[in-house]
Amino acid sequence: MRQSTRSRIYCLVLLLASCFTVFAQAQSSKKETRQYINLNANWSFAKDPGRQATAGNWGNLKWATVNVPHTWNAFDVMDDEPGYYRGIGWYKKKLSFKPEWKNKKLALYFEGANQETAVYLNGKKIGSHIGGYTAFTVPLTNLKFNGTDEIAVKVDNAYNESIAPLTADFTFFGGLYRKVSLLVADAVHFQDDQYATKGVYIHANKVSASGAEVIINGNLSNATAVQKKLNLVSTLLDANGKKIAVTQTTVVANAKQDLSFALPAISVKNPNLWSPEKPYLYKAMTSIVDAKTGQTIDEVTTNVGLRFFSFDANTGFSLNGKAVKLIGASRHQDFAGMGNAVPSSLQVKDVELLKSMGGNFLRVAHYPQDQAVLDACDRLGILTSVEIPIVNEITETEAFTRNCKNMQVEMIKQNYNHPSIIIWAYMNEVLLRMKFNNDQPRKQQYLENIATLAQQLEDLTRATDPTRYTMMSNHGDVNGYTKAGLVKIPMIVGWNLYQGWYGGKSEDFGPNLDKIHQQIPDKPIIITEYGADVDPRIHAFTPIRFDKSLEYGMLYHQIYIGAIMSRSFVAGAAAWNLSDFNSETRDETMPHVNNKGLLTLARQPKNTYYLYKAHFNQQPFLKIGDGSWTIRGGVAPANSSTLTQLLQVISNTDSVTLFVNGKSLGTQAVKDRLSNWEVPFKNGINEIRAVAMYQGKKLEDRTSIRFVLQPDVFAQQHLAFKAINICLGSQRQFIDFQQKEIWLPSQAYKPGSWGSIGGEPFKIKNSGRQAYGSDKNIRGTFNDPVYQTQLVGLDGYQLDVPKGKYEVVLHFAELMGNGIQSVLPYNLDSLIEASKSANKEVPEQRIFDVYLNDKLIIKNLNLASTYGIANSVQKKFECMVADDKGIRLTFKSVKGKPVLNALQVKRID
Ligand code: GCB
Repeated sequence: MRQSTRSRIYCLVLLLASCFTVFAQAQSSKKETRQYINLNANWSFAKDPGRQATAGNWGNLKWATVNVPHTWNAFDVMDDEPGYYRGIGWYKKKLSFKPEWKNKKLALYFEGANQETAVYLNGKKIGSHIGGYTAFTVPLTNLKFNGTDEIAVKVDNAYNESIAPLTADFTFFGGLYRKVSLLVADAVHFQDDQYATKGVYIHANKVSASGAEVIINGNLSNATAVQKKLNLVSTLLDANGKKIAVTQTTVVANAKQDLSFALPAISVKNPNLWSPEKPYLYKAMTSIVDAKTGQTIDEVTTNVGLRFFSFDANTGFSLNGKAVKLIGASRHQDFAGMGNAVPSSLQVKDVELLKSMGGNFLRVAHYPQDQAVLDACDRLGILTSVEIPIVNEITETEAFTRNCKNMQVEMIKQNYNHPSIIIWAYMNEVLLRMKFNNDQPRKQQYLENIATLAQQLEDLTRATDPTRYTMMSNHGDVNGYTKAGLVKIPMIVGWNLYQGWYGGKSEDFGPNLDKIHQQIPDKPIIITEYGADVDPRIHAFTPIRFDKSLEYGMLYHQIYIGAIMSRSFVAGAAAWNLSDFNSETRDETMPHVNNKGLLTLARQPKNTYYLYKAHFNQQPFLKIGDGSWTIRGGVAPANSSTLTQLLQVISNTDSVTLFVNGKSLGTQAVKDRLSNWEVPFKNGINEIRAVAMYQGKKLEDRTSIRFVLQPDVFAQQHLAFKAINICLGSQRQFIDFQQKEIWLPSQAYKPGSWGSIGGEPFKIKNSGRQAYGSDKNIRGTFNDPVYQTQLVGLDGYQLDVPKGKYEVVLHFAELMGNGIQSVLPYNLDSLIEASKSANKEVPEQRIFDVYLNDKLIIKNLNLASTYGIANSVQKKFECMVADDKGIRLTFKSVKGKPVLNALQVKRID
């Protein structure tokens, strides 16, 4: 079931993706002088797992037709098999080059391919690129111009110790995953092929409220065989297209010469400053005009934003002379069902979602992203920091250093013109995967090598772009980074802090910030990460750390927001993450997904997103915080036909009035953007309506919540029992959105009612992280949380249901054991000994019988040997209850302790 449901979702997503591709193709560039011709459609693609093929010598590769953006890992990162294809993929395509282009500049422009690429023309290698997150250009010469020219692109995402990232908590999707186009330009043209830019670089200088300078420089190429006298002209237009100023210069370019140029600065009086509130964009049209003919032969259009900013260790960030707290999120680029091959329109939507949340800051993490993202930030007024993917660790080689430096310069040059960018960064938690822990001198050497690389990247960044700040993001080991000399290198230190998630209490976050500021008083600080996993299917009334509930996430973010906003030395903060993202190696409640997003992987807002919106978007806001909790359940108190449960309303108004099933529950003040309601839910659909006033305007929000009210005592007549889904050893509610069902936590049996007899909740041994349950990926199900908790050593389970016919489904998964399941059936005892000595988690040998109303229904169940570790197992039975003893499950040990993970009981007569 898991796989087929999954493929249905994927088909839908693919269909959506292909619509976007068609749309994208319709938009080819209109410019006469230079054209970018979209090459996204109809590539032949084949994986080359044997790494045998060469361009033209394909062997027996199996080809399929694909459009780019394309990744070969969209699906295999979500299956139950650990790992995903990391190897070579070939793309090939025949291109028709028009004969009239014979004297033009032609080049292929790749916006991104992960991570090593080689490009071939008619079987001959014509270019290559290292690094998965920056663009590259491959000039085309020696074409046949007869319709038979064939381009082949070899992309390889295998591990390479010379290329960052080496390891990280995200998936290294392989493929030609950003757009590809053909540049057709005049033989005399702007260019910086080495860095795959258009060759025109613009920045603002000496900006103030009363004036600014616009500085334009760049490179051009004269690929003709004659000397050319060229006028370089740039016209600055305001946002209405009105000409403000023109600057020009004349250059002489010899035959086959590349040269750099600088135009006289343009000065702008009383500029419209760019800011989050008013992201005012001027436009510069920079042209090459043939001095002899007066003809414009190339033109590049660039958005220009005029702003000035600074960071201060005590007062934080200031933009255009005004203190601004940077608030926002980090962003990964993948999307549900698509991997990293995401159409630009969806990427832009992410920035729009951030803006509408009230954010003014995007940490483009952990690597440079699609130009569409930065364009949207320029347009919407989102300040950004962009970084290269040095994550967790480095390789101490010249090749690694060289590749990192190249990436850094490519990143800066390719994104230089975006006014939204204020920070270049280059390392994330580089001391996380410490090497040589058992060899102190070697470890010291490693630390020194990291500091050397950091210093080189710092110097390179400052030299390449002195107009922005530099940053490095560290994990919470403040002393470690300080001792390693890494804190003093960048201009800003980013801290990734997770008090209340990976350890400690959320309340420790604020005091910890104070300590860091005291320890490093002269360094501006940004909180570059903080977050808590929220699996939108999980809810809890007594939320605890690592239960993955939405409710814990709300408490966590509320505390963090308070601490960030009350400290002026904190320049800004970026929640980790804007949306959930793929991290193939993660297990936990939603395997392969990091759930710290404020949005889901398909960009559905969680309540945490709305919490930010209520705090930071200035527009009137009111939202019933049902979040994903539109199916709820619970046990009715004796003789009651309702159950009272907490419902939050999220708002920036002063007070809220709530109506439940047409009846007012009164009006309540809003505190810290929340009002908490004890709502009496009845069985079935509950209509909820919230109303509030904001500056004389009425706001309203509605929702319907389906409530499954379970009788406390089955004999109560007013609530007929129909069906119940129970998770054992758990304290949370779980929603199965596919089946539209709610799973409730279990309870201890009491007469007349239902519950377990005996047993203890499963807990991972020696884990300070999770209070109950396992974090293993459970194979064969989407509903991992149903199987990740269990009662261990239970004697029985009883439901005192009335007479009738019932279906009973028992759900099991062996949670003990560590990766030795495949051999378990054959020689368990010796393996236990072996793993004991290797200090591994030892699977208890467990064999048990299960009886249903005294009848033996499962004999000698040995989950580990029959099904392996962490495999979901269902056993379905029917039973007639003809007396008043209800349903009685009895567990009898043959060896070890019996377990039960979950249980479903349904009346079927
Ligand atoms: C971090 C990392 C980030 C992870 C995040 C997490 O500190 O920088 O890449 O995804 O923590 O969720 O654990």
